[in-house]
Amino acid sequence: MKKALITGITGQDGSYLAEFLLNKGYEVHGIIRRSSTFSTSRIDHLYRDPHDPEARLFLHYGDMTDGIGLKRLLDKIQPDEVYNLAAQSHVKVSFEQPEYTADIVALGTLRLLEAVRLHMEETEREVRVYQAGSSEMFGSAPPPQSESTPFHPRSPYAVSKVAAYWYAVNYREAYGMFIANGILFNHESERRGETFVTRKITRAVGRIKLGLQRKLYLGNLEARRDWGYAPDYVEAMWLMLQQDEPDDYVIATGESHSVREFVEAAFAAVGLDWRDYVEIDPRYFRPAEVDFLLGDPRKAREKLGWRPRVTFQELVIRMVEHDLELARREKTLLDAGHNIALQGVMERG
Ligand code: NDP
Ligand code: GDR
Repeated sequence: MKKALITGITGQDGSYLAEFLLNKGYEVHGIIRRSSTFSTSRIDHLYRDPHDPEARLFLHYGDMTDGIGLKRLLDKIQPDEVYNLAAQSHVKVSFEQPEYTADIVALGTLRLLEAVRLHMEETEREVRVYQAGSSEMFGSAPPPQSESTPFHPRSPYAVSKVAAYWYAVNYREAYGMFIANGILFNHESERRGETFVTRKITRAVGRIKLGLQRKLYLGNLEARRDWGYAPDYVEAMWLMLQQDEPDDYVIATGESHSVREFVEAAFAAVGLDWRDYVEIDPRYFRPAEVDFLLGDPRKAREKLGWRPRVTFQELVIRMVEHDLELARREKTLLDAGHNIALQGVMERG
């Protein structure tokens, strides 16, 4: 049975990847951070008591700031594949916490690569590594962006991802390690964090439709993104590690839409006109913006045989339907007299 170790297993992608690898028959190990409240809601449905002989998902405390801890986990788990998904992944927050973001995203990747290198040297095992790169690395480079487009990052997050990308390339060239950089364009889902724009919009649409919220405050509506569906994208991560040679791949749909178009489609899906509800709040503008992302996924299609399955319209509908149902449950709780926080999360995104 193959073993995989996932950093960032509690995040959107980590949860889908864990599901995908369990379905492929893997034993899956994930690193979680200690926190005062549980952070495993996205993977709770996959978890079984470790005493259960059927259990194939195991969680370990760890942190990307703790290199020795990462090395200890590698020695204990002895994984065949490592997927490095852990990150402070919010672009706007990275302007507020640039040094912290660099510590997790850039240095954290270096710590992990070094831990894998030492583990391989000591045990003479092969460990393959997937590094979660981002279309944000292209920043202001004109579209369409492909593997050969020069990076021009526009945020502390993006600069840190560029550093992580080059650490990965350097470890591959210097030590002959099997490391693949995925350069993934935006991918969303029903499990997307609620402070990213798509989910912020679909959560608001559900609540507005049911009368739980009046307005939706957003920043720049003109930014264009190449939005795909997260479960499609985790398959590409796995495919990259099944190749004969390690390489870097753009994963995207090849279609770009503005935030305005997403808003329009999401409100239209429940029969509402977005112009009646959306207000612009400058606090959501970024000090430097990424205006136009459009990926060229031809290499992934030709070499990995990968293609996206879910279209932009389907993505919007799936997310809206899911969040309409969540809003129904919230309404039931409110009507029964429970005091639930509706607005707080919206102000953080
Ligand atoms: P999320 O923000 O949903 O998940 C991030 C994960 O990283 C969470 O599990 C989080 O744990 C964990 N994490 C954060 N800080 C640390 C730390 N110090 N030590 C250990 N774990 C930590 O991100 P996504 O799932 O959306 O993205 C996965 C990866 O792919 C990220 O690296 C992201 O930057 C990158 N990416 C994402 C894209 C997208 O469109 N979604 C596109 C391109 C790249 P906790 O739950 O405790 O916070
Ligand atoms: P992004 O995603 O920055 O592309 O990074 P996000 O959804 O945060 O922003 C997309 C675009 O929408 C604009 N926008 C707003 N964004 C947020 N969050 N909140 C708002 O109210 C709002 N109004 C307008 C933004 O300015 C931006 O142009 C995501 C993350 O998952 C990264 O980790 C990943 O690397 C990239 O996608 C690819």
